[in-house]
Amino acid sequence: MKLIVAVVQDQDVNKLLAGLSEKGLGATKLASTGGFLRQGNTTMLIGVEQNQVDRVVEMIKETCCSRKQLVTPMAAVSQSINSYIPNPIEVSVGGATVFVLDVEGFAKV
Ligand code: 2BA
Repeated sequence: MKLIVAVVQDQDVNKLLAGLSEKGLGATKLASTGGFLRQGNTTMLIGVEQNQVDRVVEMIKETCCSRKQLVTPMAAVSQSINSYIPNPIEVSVGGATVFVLDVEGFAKV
C-alpha cells in the first residue's frame, strides 16, 4: 500500500475530492499553510494500493491548476525599514506537490 501526500490549492480541493470519491477512493483533507507564501493550502492524504498510484497522480494532475500569484517579499531583519522598497514578485503556484510514501502497516480497528 502507498500513501499519497498531495499539497494542493484550496480552489482545487472540492473537485479532487469529488473525483476520488467517485472512484471509491478514501481521502483525508488537512488544512495547511505554505512555508513560502504563508497562505492557506490543503494537504490531502490518500491511501491506495500500489496499482492505483498512477491513476490518482494523473487525476491530481488533471484537477489541480497552476496559478500565478504576486507576493511582496518581507524586508530582511538586517534591513532598515526606511531603505526597504517592496517589490512584488510573481510566483507560479501548483498544480500540486505530490509525495508517494510506502506504507508499512494499515489497519482500521
Ligand atoms: P508555499 O511554500 O507557500 O510556496 C508557494 C509557491 O511559491 C511555490 O509553489 C513556488 O512556486 C514558490 N516558492 C516556494 N519557495 C520559494 C522560494 N524559496 N523562492 C521562490 N519561490 C518559492 P509550489 O512549488 O507549487 O508549492 C506549493 C506548495 O506546496 C508550497 O506552498 C508548500 O506548501 C508545498 N510544497 C512545495 N514544495 C514542498 C516540499 N519540498 N516539501 C513540503 N511542501 C512543499
